[in-house]
Amino acid sequence: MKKILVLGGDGFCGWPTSLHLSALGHDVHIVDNLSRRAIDEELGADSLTPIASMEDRLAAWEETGGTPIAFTNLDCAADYYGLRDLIATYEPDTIIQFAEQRAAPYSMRNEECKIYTVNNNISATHNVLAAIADLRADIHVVHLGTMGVYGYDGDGLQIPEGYLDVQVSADDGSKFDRSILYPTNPGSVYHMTKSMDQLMFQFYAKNDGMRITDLHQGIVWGTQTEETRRHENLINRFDYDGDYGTVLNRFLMQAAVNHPLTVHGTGGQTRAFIHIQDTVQCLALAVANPPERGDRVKILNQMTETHRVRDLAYLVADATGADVAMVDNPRNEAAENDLWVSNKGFIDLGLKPMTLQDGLLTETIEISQKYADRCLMNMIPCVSTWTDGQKPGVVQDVIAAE
Ligand code: NAD
Ligand code: USQ
Repeated sequence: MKKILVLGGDGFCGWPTSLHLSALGHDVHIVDNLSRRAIDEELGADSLTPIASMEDRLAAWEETGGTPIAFTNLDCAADYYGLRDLIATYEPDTIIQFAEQRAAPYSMRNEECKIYTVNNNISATHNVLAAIADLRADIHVVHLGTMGVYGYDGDGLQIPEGYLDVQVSADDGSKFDRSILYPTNPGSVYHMTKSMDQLMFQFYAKNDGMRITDLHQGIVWGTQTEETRRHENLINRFDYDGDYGTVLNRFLMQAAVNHPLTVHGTGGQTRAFIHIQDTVQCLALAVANPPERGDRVKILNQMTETHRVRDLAYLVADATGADVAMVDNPRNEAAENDLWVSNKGFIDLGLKPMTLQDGLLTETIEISQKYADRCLMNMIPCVSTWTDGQKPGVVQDVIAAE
């Protein structure tokens, strides 16, 4: 049993992870400033699923036989001493850092959102590292990074897990071997903060011997896990709005409300995916397998499959009869790319990946249908554009499904 502080434990990934770790017998303490709920209010958006208050969530967990989970409402970016005191008092073995602003479109919305995303994400993560160093504590930090730090060059090279072994030629022809962080190529201000996080980890692992695992996660889809299914007040959030909704979940709910599936550009973008049930399994594996003190940062690619956006649209259209719409791409990204990723680290640790073929699409379609009447249709368009000249992703032409 470990004592685990889960920062950002009210969020889409943090909540089911907290429940899963608690179910495994760990002592879990959630920290969250509920900023994600506040951003929903600011945008006029809401989770498709009706999420309960943190108090009601925790009461439902105990009601279903779960071990009590503690909760502290604290801003990890703004309240350094509050965070440091909590770490000093609770004495966790592991801190999982989910507490960052995670939507690329929100981070590109306007200058305030860019500044908020950088200040929030960098300060929250650095505050964790500074506090552990100051307390001289031996705490394993598990951070949620993103596949997006690698960029989408699509030239056929398999994306390794964080590091690239290279040989550098000097002017006199002599050769030097180096193992370097894979050169980052972020596609949004949000992804840029994850690239910056990597340098902070590299420094604290070297300087303070801190044990750090950085999980480069793909796009998470689905909503429920084994534990969140136990009670209606444990239900996980389901984002579908133009800023926070991610592509596959958006397609699944769009089909449920008879909205054409919004493919950006040609839909040739290939991305990495993982179901939320596998996310929680991966977090449990990462917690159980920390690096040794003095090791370099342990980087694992947390994804189970890759798909092209238009293929996903046609898969959902075939399953539901939905129409597909090619809309102007509001982002500045490659129109077409291939993606080949190593996820050997988690497979070697015992992950048995679930895939889209495992019947999970049906569950997410059913949840979308169940809560379709909660959908705010005006929140579906992706209105945040990457540069001034771009048009928002509003549906113009619809291609009827075959
Ligand atoms: P989320 O927005 O649902 O959850 C993040 C939680 O952190 C929210 O509850 C929010 O209130 C909290 N938070 C943010 N800033 C905070 C602060 N300063 N202090 C305290 N709490 C704060 O996001 P998510 O989808 O659960 O993502 C969690 C992490 O996983 C993020 O770091 C994200 O970048 C990463 N990730 C997510 C995905 C995905 O598809 N959802 C994919 C790859 C990586
Ligand atoms: N897209 C569409 N139609 C839509 C929405 C998105 O075609 O209606 C396209 C986008 O243009 C993009 C792709 O789908 O090419 C993925 O977009 P997304 O919103 O699903 O994912 P992204 O912005 O990359 O961000 C999400 C999470 C983020 C995480 C990242 C993992 O919000 O927290 O870090 O996935 S990854 O993509 O691997 O970097």
